[in-house]
Amino acid sequence: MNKLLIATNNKGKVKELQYLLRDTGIELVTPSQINLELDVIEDGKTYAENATKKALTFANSSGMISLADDSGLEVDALDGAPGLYSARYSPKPNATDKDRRLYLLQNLQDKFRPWTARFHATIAIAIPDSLWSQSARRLELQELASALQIFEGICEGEIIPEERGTGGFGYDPIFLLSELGKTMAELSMEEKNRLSHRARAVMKAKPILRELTE
Ligand code: ITT
Repeated sequence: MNKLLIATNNKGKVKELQYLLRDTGIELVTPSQINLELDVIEDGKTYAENATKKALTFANSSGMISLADDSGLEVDALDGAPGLYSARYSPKPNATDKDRRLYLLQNLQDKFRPWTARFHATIAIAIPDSLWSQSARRLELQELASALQIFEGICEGEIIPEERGTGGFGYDPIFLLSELGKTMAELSMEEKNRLSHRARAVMKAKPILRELTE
């Protein structure tokens, strides 16, 4: 059985992906468990390009099948910003999640509410070159690799001007799920992982992940 490397340096994502994949029976490995420190330059023009680059870099550095997530928050009043640049959205060097939330709210100050928005997650799965050379699995893997390995998930909501809740990470405290009347940060791990963008993308990826790792 092959292991699966969770190809991200974001601790919040690691926790969620571990939770989302806990029922697959796949042995999950984190970069810190194998002392793998990689800083992939995210210069793609789409989430899919960035997710693919991260998954391939981690896969070939570790020799393990790897799952990467590229995600972002798209705010309509800001023409879809911060989007692809969500992790870097602040004029401050070494900005924190809190700095990015404040910067977003600052940019929304003069815009009419509701500030409708959505989280977007793209999952990519990559097979390391070294696995291709194991002839016993080559044909099987080739077949799977030609299948779609990019999975998308979206979660709709609205940005609110004050922070609420302490769960999750990133923009969660200012992202309101309108029907629930709760921010993402007010949800339990179980609740967030039932309806988040990441949960939706991972759900679609599970069948191929099971085949790849069996
Ligand atoms: P990796 O590239 O190592 O996975 P990253 O944090 O740089 O980590 P991204 O480039 O995909 O990841 O940036 C996505 C950013 O979007 C992330 O840093 C958060 O600010 C935000 N984000 C994504 N998913 C989120 C979620 O579920 N809740 C809150 N914010 C989220």
